[in-house]
Amino acid sequence: MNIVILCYHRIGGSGVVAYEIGRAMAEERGHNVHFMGLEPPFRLKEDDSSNMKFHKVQVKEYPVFDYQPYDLALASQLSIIIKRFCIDVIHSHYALPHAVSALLARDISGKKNVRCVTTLHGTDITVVGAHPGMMDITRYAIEKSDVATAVSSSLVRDSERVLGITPGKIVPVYNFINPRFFNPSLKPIDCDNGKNKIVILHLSNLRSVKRPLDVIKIFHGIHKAMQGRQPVELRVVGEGPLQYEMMAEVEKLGLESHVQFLGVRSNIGGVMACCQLLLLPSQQESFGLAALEAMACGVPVVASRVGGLPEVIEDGRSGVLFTVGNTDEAAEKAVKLLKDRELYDSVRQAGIETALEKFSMDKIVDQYEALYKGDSH
Ligand code: GMT
Repeated sequence: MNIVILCYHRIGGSGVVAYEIGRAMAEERGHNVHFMGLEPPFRLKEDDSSNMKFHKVQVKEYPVFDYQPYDLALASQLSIIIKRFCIDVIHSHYALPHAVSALLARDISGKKNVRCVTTLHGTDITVVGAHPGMMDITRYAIEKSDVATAVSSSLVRDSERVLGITPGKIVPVYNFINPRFFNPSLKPIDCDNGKNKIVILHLSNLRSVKRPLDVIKIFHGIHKAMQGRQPVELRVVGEGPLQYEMMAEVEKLGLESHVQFLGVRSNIGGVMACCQLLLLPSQQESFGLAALEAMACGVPVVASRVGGLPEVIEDGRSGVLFTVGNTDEAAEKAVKLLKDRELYDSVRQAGIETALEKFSMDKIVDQYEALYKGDSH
């Protein structure tokens, strides 16, 4: 098949998953894959398989425009790509604007047989799509797609509830990780776990939806409980609007020598390889790819019981869940895990197995391939 993948190139779960689907389709299944966007997905490399291409969307800068019409440029240029490369499938990640641009491009090209597949990732429904001014176009994009998928059953339900989508229209297809980048045997980077130090990780874009200040509060609770027993350190990976509030909270609680802000890192697996716990206290998370990445690396996750996280983590077996905002509960559960070696090892092992089995890359790519081909689902 000739496949176009539309995704956001910035570091973030949706771009990672979109790239990995494209890579697997091209490298492992022999399809031709065309990524389109403003920049290539960040994992796409020049020496990647020759049946993977990137087409940059060229947006006309013109002073009359208050903003540059990216979505229209994408639709227009995608219609050219559809004809030039005999495209069979357009897979749009994130409803807006990609799914709308895809439908428009198909119409412009006149190629009615092109299959439009749309994958919903989360805030495209819960934030962007939930805005009254955006609801109708988001619903339109989903209903008119030949196939719509969401990354968890929770997001399927949210989409039906928020947008009134026809039940059964959206099918759940889970996210997955590439085991080459996330596994329990990766070479650790920045490891100075001298004196048996416990390293706790938080990884996000530090926006309010991730509740990054809760990370500091939870860590404070763990630090107090572990005093005199084992040194603990928090590593924060990523950057975003709340990073300075986090630093202020660290200072207020006198934790400066126990918290490191590492900024954006590309080798996340390597960072995870020297961590013992991941904290993910998000307000909302349709899936929580970072949780799955950590589980695959053998790092147990302490996460809020929201959105799709209970589908990724089975509470008490393959990780730990707590009530969103209850930082005391989170710290208590984290400490229990860290103090009980047997429990810790069994949670760690169950996380590794879950990542490989329930979220197997091959199984999930099979599901997408069947949807691309129009096999019944
Ligand atoms: O919507 C966002 O916050 C960004 C988006 C992304 O592009 O990474 O995250 C969403 O999609 C991820 C990949 O499917 C999920 O793992 C995240 O849980 C989801 N974020 C939210 O629901 C807040």
